[in-house]
Amino acid sequence: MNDHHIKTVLSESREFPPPEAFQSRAHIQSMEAYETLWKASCDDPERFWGEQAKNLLHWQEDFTQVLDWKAPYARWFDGGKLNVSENCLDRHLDKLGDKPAIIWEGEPGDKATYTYRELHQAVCRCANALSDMGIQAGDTVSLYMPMIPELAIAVLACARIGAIHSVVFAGFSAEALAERNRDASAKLVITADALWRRGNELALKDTVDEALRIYDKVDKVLVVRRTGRSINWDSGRDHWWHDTVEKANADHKAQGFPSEQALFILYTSGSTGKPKGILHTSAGYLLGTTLSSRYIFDLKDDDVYWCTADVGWITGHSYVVYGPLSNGATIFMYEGAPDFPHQGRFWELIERYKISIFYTAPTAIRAFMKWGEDAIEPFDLSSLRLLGTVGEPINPEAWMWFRETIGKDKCPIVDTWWQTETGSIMISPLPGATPTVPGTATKPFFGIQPDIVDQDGQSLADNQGGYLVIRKPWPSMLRTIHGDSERYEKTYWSHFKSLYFTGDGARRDEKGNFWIMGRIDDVLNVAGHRLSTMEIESALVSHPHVAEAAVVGKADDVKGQAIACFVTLHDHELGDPALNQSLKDHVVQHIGALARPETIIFTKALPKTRSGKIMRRLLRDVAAGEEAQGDMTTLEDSSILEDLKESSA
Ligand code: 6R9
Repeated sequence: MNDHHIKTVLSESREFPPPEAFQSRAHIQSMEAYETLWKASCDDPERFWGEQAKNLLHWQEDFTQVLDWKAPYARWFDGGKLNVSENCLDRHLDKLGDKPAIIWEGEPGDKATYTYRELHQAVCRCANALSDMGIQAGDTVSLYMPMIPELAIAVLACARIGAIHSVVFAGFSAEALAERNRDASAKLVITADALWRRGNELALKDTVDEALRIYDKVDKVLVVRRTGRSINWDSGRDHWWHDTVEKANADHKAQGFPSEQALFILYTSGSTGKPKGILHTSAGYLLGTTLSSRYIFDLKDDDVYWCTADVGWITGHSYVVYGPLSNGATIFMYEGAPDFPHQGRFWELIERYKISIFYTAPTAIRAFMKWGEDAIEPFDLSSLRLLGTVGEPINPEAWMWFRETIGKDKCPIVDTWWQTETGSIMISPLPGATPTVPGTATKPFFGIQPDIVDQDGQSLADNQGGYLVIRKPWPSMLRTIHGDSERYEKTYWSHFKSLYFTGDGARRDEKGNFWIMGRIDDVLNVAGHRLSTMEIESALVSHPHVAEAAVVGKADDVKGQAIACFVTLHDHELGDPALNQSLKDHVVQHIGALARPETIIFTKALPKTRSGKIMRRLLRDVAAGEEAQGDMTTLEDSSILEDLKESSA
């Protein structure tokens, strides 16, 4: 864990109570109300979750048992049946049929709006088309798509017919897509010809073609025409969205599926080995996202809510699609980059659509800060009433800037801590109740019991840094890692007996606020995206010239962490700038542009312990340009350190 971080956050004393104008309209208006509810929810979690499930969700058949917990395997709401898509659409039609569900703008400025009625029809058509293409409940459909309404439509259509979606972020490479298609046994891939990114077309269909050459057991490809570029066409395999989905019948009765019906697989990086297919199921996940959206974003009928995350990440699943739509909210969706065609693009969109809730990531906030206030000043941001962040610890400077410059000191900020695995937000302020302090995600959400423990699993006193765990199962928790229950047990449940291990370090202060210190394993957090050092190392080592590689994170002003690689070659003489560049491209080719290394340092050897383990802590110091610290007695060959310093100078 990082001592520097602990020291900086400890000195924070600014505290901001909820603004009165916000508080007086909020769902939860005081700490007393929060504490009473939280305590009740934790004293009898099954009663709490059972009541919430009945109040917030529409069931086709009632459940008979709230929780069946055979650690570490949970079943929630057994006996019950519901349809997730019906909960996000059909049940709103009577009252909200004409209310916008999705307001969308593409990067080139094209626009679309879907009311709840229109979205319902589009999802019904897509559901019928998927069934016509042979997709059945329990089959996996892989989605490799731009941020366009069709992505949300496809997600909800899969849910509607009980198919499992596996959304793969459109920045991943063909190999990464193929690996995920293989692991999930995907039957169908839904994609687009291309997407717009900073004025360029990113050729998605070409990448899908390549991915299907690597793993060819995908029967069909469904293609949305987005940019109109010409693409290769395999008439036995490829189908246009406009020829199939848009011509399909718009009547579709939503069948109820058992509570534990698999809803989606989403791949995320672990500290070792291949990406983990995190499996979420239907009713519990929907309950967690519905309840948290309602209280943490304080959703009201007239809100226009914008979560800037891509649906390729968990934040997009839970807080672009499922949570807000299940609450009948209006969501805004944007296809492009924040700095194209100008650095005020987001502020222009907030003004145009009168966005009232804006949920983004610290890395984006740091980029906005860098671009300066001239990009913001021309736009009217007075529609904003609530701000949120997610993805990594937010540094207090960025938090204060967000509050003052974007929120004009009148919007509460919810710093929300959670993970792909947790499905929904676990620790966060309630914006009408919780006093916020820059840098802390503050308090546990209803029904959630986090704790800080030492390596033996003992609870730690206030202000002691330790491991962040969650004590009791919760409805939106992951159920397993797809196809690898052993890894599920080992990763999350083996460190401490019957406690969920998050992989994060944290401390709790004397007021009960949780301060997250970041990952303690070999997972990097680059621009809010989890990447495993191990995956990047494997990509490097697959290059014919590379003998060994070690990858570490390096502090970066904007991205949080940047990727630094130490590489030994079969022939050290080859280590020139051209090879440096081609290794970077090689990593992009294997994993995707989000994993592009910032630095590659060629070295004659890597520092190892006598037992052969790479001493990453030394490499982290070297990458940071600092004198290597700490115990070096286990280092096998101390001259390596001198070499390293020279190579990286
Ligand atoms: C939702 C999401 C999860 C990891 C998590 C932690 C970091 C997320 C945070 C945060 C501090 C916050 N993280 N939110 N750290 N404060 N508000 O990001 O999921 O991609 O699975 O990443 O991100 O380290 O363990 P995921």
